[in-house]
Amino acid sequence: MKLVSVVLLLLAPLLVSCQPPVMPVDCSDIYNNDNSRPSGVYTIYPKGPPSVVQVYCEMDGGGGWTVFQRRMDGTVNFYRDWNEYYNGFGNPSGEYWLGLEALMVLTQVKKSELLVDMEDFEGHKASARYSSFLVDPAYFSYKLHVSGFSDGGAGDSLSYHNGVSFSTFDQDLDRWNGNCAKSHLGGFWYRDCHNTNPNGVYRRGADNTLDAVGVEWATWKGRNYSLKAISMKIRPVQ
Ligand SMILES: [Ca+2]
Repeated sequence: MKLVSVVLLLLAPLLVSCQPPVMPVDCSDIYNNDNSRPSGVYTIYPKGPPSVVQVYCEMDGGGGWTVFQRRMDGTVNFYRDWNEYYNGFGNPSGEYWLGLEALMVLTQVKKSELLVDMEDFEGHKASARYSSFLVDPAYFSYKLHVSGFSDGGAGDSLSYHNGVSFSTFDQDLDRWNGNCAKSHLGGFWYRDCHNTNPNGVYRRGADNTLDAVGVEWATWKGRNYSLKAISMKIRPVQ
C-alpha cells in the first residue's frame, strides 16, 4: 500500500505534464506544455473561463510570446475609440489589438518582458526589448510602466512613453494641451506626443505629407517612415 502510494506520487508529475493545459492564461503556458507547437492563433483565458480570447502566439525566438499588437498589411483600421481599444479589435491571424483589459490582466498576473519586432519596406528587420512591462488597471487609465531596454537594432523609442496613460481620440489622457490621438491618428500611450506610433495609419515607407501619423519607430526609421510590419509581444520573466 505504501509502495503503491509512493509510485503514484512519483508518476503524478509525468501524468500531469502529458496533459495539455486546460485553460492556458497566455502563450507561455501553451509553449511550456509543448514547445513543438508552431506559431499561430491560440485560445487563452487571461482571467479564467469567462475571459476566453484568441491571440497570436509567437513560438519562435525562444517561444511563448503573447502578441498583443500586430501590423503587417494595412487591412485593419486602428483609428478607433476608447471602447474598441478597451475590448480589442482586428483578426488574431492578421492585424489586431488584443485589448487593454486583457493586456493589463496578463501583465498583472505574471511579471512580463516586452519584445517589439519590426520590418521596413526594404526587407530590413530590427527589434527592441524591455525587461519589464506592466500596464496599470483601468482605474489608473492603463498607465504604462516600461523599462530595461536592450537593443536589437531599432533603438529605444518606447521609454519616452513610460508613466503615461493610454489615450484615444475620445479619451485624451496625454501630456499635451492638444489631442495626440487625433493629431497622430492612432491610440497609444501618448505623451507629447510620441517617439513611436505603432497604432498609427498604415502607409508605405517614407511619407511626410502629414507629420508623424504613420506606423513609426522614430529611433530606427525616423518620425515619417511608416513600417511594413511591427508586433508587440509579452512573455513572463523567468
Ligand atoms: Ca491632451
